[in-house]
Order: sequence, then C-alpha cells, then structure tokens
Amino acid sequence: MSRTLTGGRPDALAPTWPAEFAERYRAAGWWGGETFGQVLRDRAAVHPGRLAVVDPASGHRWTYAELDRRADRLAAGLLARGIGRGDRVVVQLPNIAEFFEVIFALFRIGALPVFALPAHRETEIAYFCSFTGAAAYVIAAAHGGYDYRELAARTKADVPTLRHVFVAGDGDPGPFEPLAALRTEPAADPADLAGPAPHELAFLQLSGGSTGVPKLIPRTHDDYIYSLRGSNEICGVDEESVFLCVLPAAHNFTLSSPGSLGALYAGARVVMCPDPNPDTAFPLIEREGVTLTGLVPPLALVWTEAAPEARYDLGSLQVLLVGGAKFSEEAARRVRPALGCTLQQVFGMAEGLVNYTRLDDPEETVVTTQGRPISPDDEIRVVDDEDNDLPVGATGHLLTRGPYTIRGYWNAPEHNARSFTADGFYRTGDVVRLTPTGHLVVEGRAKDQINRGGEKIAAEEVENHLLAHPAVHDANVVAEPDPYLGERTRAYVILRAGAAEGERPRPVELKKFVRARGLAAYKVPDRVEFVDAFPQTGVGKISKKDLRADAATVTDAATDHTR
Ligand code: OOB
Repeated sequence: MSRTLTGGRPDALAPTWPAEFAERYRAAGWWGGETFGQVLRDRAAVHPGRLAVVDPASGHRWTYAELDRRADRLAAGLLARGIGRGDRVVVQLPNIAEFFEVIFALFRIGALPVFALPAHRETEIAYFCSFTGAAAYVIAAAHGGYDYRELAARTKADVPTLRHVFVAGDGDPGPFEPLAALRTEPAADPADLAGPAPHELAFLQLSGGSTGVPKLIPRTHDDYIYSLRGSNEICGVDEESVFLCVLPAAHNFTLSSPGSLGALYAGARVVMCPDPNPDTAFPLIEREGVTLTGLVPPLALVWTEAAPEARYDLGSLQVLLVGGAKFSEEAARRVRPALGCTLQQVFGMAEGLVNYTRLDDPEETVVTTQGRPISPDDEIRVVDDEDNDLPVGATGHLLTRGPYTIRGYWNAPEHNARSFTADGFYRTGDVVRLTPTGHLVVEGRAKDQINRGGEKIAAEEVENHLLAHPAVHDANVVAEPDPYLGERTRAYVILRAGAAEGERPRPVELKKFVRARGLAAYKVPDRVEFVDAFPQTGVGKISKKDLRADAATVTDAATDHTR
C-alpha cells in the first residue's frame, strides 16, 4: 500500500542527489542557483514589452511585464486562500495562456503544481489529488466537449484535503471560484513571494509508468532550469524564437525540450495551439512567425502529409522536434522536403535524461538515431540483464544518472528500490544501443508499457481495471504494432468459467466498462480478444513475450475496433 502525504514538507519525500554530486553539478555551472519565479521577474525587468504568451483562442497577447504582474496577483490570491509553500496543486488545463499564469504564481509562492493532462479522468485525478494531499485543483470549465466542473465536483467530494477548485478562462465556473476572483487581491507582501530555494522542488511531473498507478517525479528549480538552458543551446532557442505549443502544455516534452519554459527562459514567445491539426497549426505558424515546435511521430506524419497541399507559408519554421516515441527513419527523411525545416529527434523522459540530434549532425545521424544527451555530466550505461556493462554498439538496457535526472520518485520507496540502482542510476526500461559517435538508437523497451503514439500506458493499470469486471477471470495487456501510432493496446482476456452465454460481455462492453471506471480514453484497450488460456514460460509464468508476438502477427479482422 502506498503512503499518502497528509502533512509535512514535500521535499522530504523526494530522494535527492548525494552532496558530492550536488557540489559537482554546482561547481560545473550546471545548477545555476535560479528559480522560476525569479527568472520571470528578471525577464520582465529586462524586456517588459516583449510578447511572452499568445493565445489565439482567447485573444490574449501577454507581454513579459503582463505575465509577471498576473503571476504576482494570482500568487496573492492563492496566499489569501491559505495556499502556500509546499502545498500541492493539481493543474489540469488545456493549451491556454492561463496555464503559465497559474504555474508561475505557484512557483512564486513555492506551491507545487502537479501536472495532469487534459485527457485524465476521475481515476487519475482522484489519485493525484489524494496521493499528493492536494489543497487545490485548477481546471478550465469545459474543453474538447468535456465538462471539467463535473469531474472536479466528484473529485472534491472524494478527496478531503482538496479545499479549492479554481476555474481558468472565460467559461462559467459553476460552483467553483474563477481565477479572476483570485486576481482581485491587493498585491502580496514581497516577503511572502520570496519563494523556494533553487535546490527545492518546483513541481511534480507524471511518469508514463509501468505500474498499477502513475508515479510522481519530483523536479527541482536547479535541475529543470539546467535542462532548459542546455536544450535552448542545442536547439538554437534565443529571444527571437517563437515556440508553438502543440502537444499538451503540461507534458515534459512540451514544457522543457526546449518547450515553452525553454522559450520563456530565453525571453522568446510562446504561441498556444488549441489543437494539433494542421488546419489550426499552419495558419498560426504563418501569422505568428513560428520558428520551432515539438510533435510526437504520428502528428509529424500528419503534418508532413498536409504541408505540400497547405495554403499557408510555413517558411518561418526552422526546427521541428520529434520525440516521445520512435520516429521511423523513413518518416524522418520526409520532414525536410515536406516542411522545409531541420528535424531534431528527441528521446527524453520526464524522469530527466533528454537526448537530441544536433542541428549540425549529418542527415544520416538525424534520421537514424535518437540523439545524444544534453550534458557532459549525463552518465549513460548500456547493460545486460545482470547489470553488466556492454561494449559500444551492443544492445541492452539503458541506465542513466546526471544533473537533471531524478534519484527517486516522490513518496515511493518500494518503487525506487526497483527503478534505481544502489548507486543512483535510473533504470529507464528502454533498450538501446550506442553508436561510435555517442548517439543513442532506441531498439525497444523492457518495461511493461504500451507507447501509443507517445502516450504511455502501463499494462498493469489497464489490467487491474479489466479484472474489476465480474465476468473477467484474468487479463493481460500488450502492445500490438500500428502503422500510424507505432503501437496500440490489445487486451487478452479469459472470462470466468461460470459465465453463461448471455452473461459473456462483448469486447465493446469491456471497453465501455473500463471507460466508465473513469480512465483516460487513451488507456482504453484498442482491441479486446478472448482466449481460453495464456501462453506460459518454462517456469509457468505468463509469457507476455508470446502474447506480444501473437499481437504482432495475428490481426483478427473480426475483433471489435470501436473505442
Ligand atoms: C517523453 O517523456 P515520457 O516520460 O512521457 O516518456 C519517456 C519514454 C522513454 O523512456 C521512452 O520509452 C519513450 O518515452 N520515448 C522514446 C522517444 N522519446 C521518448 N522512444 C523512442 N524514441 C524516442 N524519440 O516522452 C519525452 C520527454 C521529454 C522529451 C521528449 C519526450
């Protein structure tokens, strides 16, 4: 049973770097002693009139001075409601300007955003709120046809620590408080805004995970800001850059590789893209002079197909970052001819390590590798099943340690014993090989996870929900290849022997059942297949390897595809 935080300092629940490593990272200049609250203050002082955030849906065009002022006023409103240093606040917002107002207000008072995705539903949100003992939850009234006020009402009824729900944007806040009401407080006492120290936690990010519930990733100001500085340098981000925020703003890729926070760190401009379709994104690229953006492989394919037909001038786009899942060589080769920009592959993880192909890498390296680490102090090991180091070129498990890779998940000592080596290397679960130039090639994955076009699904989490169905005896979820998404989910299910013909659910009913349990739609299995038994290994364990092989070869047209 996982422990739930009820009080005390959240930093105490985050494993941290041993003193000698912290000293080394500071001495090397990686950890620069900055905090997010201060960075925004500094940029607003240096160029108050430059545009920081553009939100086409609301028409907001906030300068650095305006974003800074808004963050201050919101911070005052939060403090007045008793939210302060160390409090956890679940933030679930679409790509709207207020996302930055909220997170910088929280950074400034030392409260910790917990970054939920718009796709998350009751199961995930209730878990994030209760596991972190969140004091507040920030939503938009409705988005993408979904009413977050209803989700918030149910969550608030279930989670005793949750004192506040705040509603961003112009929508009707229902029974909750609109952000606008928080902004009416008189300015906070600057002493209250002194904020956290650079080595303290900035936020909790979500892990894609391979376990029953997502794990939380504690990132500090020092380590995260270092990853931004490093990313900006590698991706050529400077104050003239314009970053288009296409994927969900809260995802680590969109936030920091180099992402919107990299852009704001550089004093550049962030343009919010309300949805990722070329019909929405392309006109924004033309109008706002977008210079770089980041996409998952399936979207990169859609954009490269749409670009030659597009009526919009995409000439400002210099760099397209593609990551989150393996980008095929063939698709990678199409990027420059179609979009006229440089491709950078990104192989990163919310736990830390981020690899990029470099702007001056030869084309072959860009299309055939997933890049090399940001930092000279990123330690990379490629090992066999017994943790023995393998020679360069051999394929094995990727372990990593470094100045922006966590030393453990938040409040999860049991997981940490498994996910980290005794000397602090993170077991990424990725199977890779190193090229002689030090670039990494992702060859596969050893973790029990499905990577559905960049969206990560822990098999165990979905299996647990299937097992809750009264007619289900056992369930195993694996990846099956998909030409567009790379992978999608297939559930193999054994029904209870006693289930009479009329009581046997159809695949579509099991999917509905999982969805009705309040799980994000992307986790609902794409296919459900009924079997009498699971293949076994020599010692009688269920062989996921054989199930994966079956899913890769047997594509039964009769299987139900409705989601
Ligand atoms: C990014 O972060 P997460 O935390 O959602 O997922 C991390 C995992 C990696 O361990 C790997 O399994 C997979 O996603 N992955 C890739 C990949 N990029 C990520 N697999 C193959 N090729 C790639 N290029 O997904 C993330 C975080 C920061 C930047 C970019 C992606």
